[in-house]
Amino acid sequence: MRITALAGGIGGARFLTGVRAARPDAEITVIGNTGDDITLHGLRICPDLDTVMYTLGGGISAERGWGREDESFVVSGELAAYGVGPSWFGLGDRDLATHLVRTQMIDAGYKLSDVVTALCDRWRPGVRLLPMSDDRVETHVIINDDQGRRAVHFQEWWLKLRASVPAEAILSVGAAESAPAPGVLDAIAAADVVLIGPSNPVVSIGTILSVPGIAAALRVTLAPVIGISPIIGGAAVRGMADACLKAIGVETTARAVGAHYGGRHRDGETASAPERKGTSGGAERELGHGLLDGWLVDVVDADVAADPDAIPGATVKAVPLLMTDLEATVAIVEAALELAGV
Ligand code: GDP
Ligand code: FO1
Ligand code: CA
Repeated sequence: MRITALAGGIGGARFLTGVRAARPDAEITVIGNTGDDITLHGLRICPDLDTVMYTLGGGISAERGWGREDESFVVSGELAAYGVGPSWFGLGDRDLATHLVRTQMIDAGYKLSDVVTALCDRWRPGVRLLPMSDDRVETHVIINDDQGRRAVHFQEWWLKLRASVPAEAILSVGAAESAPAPGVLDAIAAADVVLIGPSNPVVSIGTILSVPGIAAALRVTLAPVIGISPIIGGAAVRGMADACLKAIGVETTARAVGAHYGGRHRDGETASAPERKGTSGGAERELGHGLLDGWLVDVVDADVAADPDAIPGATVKAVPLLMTDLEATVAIVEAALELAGV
């Protein structure tokens, strides 16, 4: 079976451990978010790709959920002693080696997707990890505080300001001129099922979808597309997704995020995609404007699943969605695959 998943960092990576454990023989392709990428000290840093790679490769810090286990921060401390920041971005010594290899390769002319392949040669994550794009796409946030109205890099807003200053807008800089990385569109088109992980809907999934061609590929793939809500009981499980959703005018509820992604089918219209894979979503219905055939919400949001009009064009199911351990995460993946009918 071919499974393609869209993923951000910590939430996405944890979900992927469940995908891999649920279907160890599947060919799993991960389309990763690169909008969080930042250049510091001349080094190109790709937090979400690294989080997926380290998590699936067994090198992640279990405590932090980002960066390396058994990490030290000697270089960071030395930089701070020179007064060289930023102090709000933790660069571990082990992690630095990854950024050095990546930056050297990029400077030598390799594409980001080649770099990811080379790094995964060491970490063996058991999935094919693809950046959403080889082009530079960066999330920037428009804020207005005592220093005036300005754009800051997403990492500055998220880590330094802890998203405490409201975002007037969240921009995917460079997205309009970017193209999907090699293999991305094929992985969506040739999948047996596409999973939209429980990642941040704005700055992880939204950024991946901002690359021209990716959302369109999701709308027309023959594979069922199933999303997993990162919002449970009106709040993000971890992090400040609330502040991101506010910026795009979407409520922090499983219903609103599902409706934001949208159902793939138009009610009452028939028979344009009889060859679609799986059973869920209905071969008899025509493709609509949204992305989802199915949307998993948590059991505390069972009212969304009980309302047939909650997300027109998608089937909503309520199952426990807390990824408390691997077993619970595998159960979420099984529910997603069952909803997909694969
Ligand atoms: P980031 O790049 O590190 O911020 O990670 P992602 O974008 O991949 O995922 C962040 C999202 O994961 C947050 O919005 C959380 O609500 C969500 N999340 C974290 N843990 C869980 C969980 O156990 N269950 C669900 N459903 N979502 C979770
Ligand atoms: N997250 C933090 O909360 N603080 C950090 O200092 C930090 C450093 C960092 C370094 C490398 C890396 O791969 C990830 C890192 N993260 C850190 C996580 C990451 O930057 C963000 O949590 C996500 O990108 C938010 O979506
Ligand atoms: Ca991220």
